[in-house]
Amino acid sequence: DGEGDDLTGIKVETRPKTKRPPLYKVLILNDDYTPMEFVVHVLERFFGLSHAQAFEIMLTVHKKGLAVVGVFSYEIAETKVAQVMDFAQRHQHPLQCTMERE
Ligand code: NFA
Repeated sequence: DGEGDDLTGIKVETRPKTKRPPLYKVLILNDDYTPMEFVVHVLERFFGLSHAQAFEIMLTVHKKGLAVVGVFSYEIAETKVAQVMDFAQRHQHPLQCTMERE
């Protein structure tokens, strides 16, 4: 599977190239000032998490320093990061949200 030889002995690609687009992890970072309830609200609002899931992830960030909150295409991840950063800034909290290629 993937390649063969033609009459000339030249390799011919036969494998259909179904390269999936890369995925990006969206991360929330801990800080000393953003209220826990605000982080829970952000996770519910922008990542569609239940209150219980949001609380659990918030606690993971608080204890471990960061956590992955979701995995998305580049464009969706970029939008989530921008939404969280804008919302945090508007509420004057130093909460940081970033993305990295999986
Ligand atoms: N560490 C923050 C506090 O004790 C809570 C927090 C959790 C902040 C997750 C950012 C991310 N108020």
